[in-house]
Amino acid sequence: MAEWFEEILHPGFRTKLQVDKVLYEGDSEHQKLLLFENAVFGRVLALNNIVQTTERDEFIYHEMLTHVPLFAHGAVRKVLIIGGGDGGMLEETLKHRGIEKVTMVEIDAAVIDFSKQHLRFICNDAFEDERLDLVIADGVDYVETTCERYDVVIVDSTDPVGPGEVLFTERFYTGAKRCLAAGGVLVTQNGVPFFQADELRNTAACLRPLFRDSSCYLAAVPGYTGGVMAFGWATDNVTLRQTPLDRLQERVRASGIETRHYSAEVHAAAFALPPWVSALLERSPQG
Ligand code: AG3
Repeated sequence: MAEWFEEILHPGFRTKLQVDKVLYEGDSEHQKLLLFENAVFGRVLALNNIVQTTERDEFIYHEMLTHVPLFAHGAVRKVLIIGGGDGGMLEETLKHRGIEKVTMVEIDAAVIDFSKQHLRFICNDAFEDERLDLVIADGVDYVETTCERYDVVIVDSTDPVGPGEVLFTERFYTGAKRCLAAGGVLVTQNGVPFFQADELRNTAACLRPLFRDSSCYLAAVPGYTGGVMAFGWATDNVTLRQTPLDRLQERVRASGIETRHYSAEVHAAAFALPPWVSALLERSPQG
């Protein structure tokens, strides 16, 4: 009898993936870790029974949450990654030649050890890079206390249940803004708005008063069931979101970075929002 993994994340809806082989199962101090093999997605990482990343589609998520802010900015030297323990975001970030330092703040040390051992297909040698400053800490505490300032802050969180919940609060976003250098940009993992409309609505309502420009951009990541995923975007540099296509093309070409999903054209198109998504970003009648 085939064994199935069941993700219960959205009310009234469940996703099932066939488990061809369990590669790892265990509990860290913060969460339950599961790595299994599936015919469609390859190796699948689940935390607390929610799919976090998969071998076959991780490039879409990691490329879009890294290269969009970095190529839009154009002169990034320092990046802060909150979460991202699998190292996928770190690996993509380090591909940019101008990067001098990447601070990664992950709450769960066990996830980092696990990634180095089992997720090399995602992180490669990123954890050994000398530009990495790895901090095992609570992301909220870090953004409120660090003296460092970053050109880009990437929030690669879990969903707002369990350890990731605090990363969707006004308090955290205020801290994240505090550690941005002038003209810096904050991007966030914001769930699939078809199922998680309130998550995007809440983030948008928090970001709007804090930044001169806030919005979101979209990409479909098959492992995160439910259509397009939204990535939050916030910066005081109001021109960044409209970085002209020819400038993006030139930056991508000059970087020599090879991508499978990201391109300058995909970047520009990702900010085109269907009206039902734009509506979630707008001020609610209550304010
Ligand atoms: N970040 C988790 C995204 C979870 C989305 N889940 C969902 N809404 N189906 C993953 C970490 C990858 N580096």
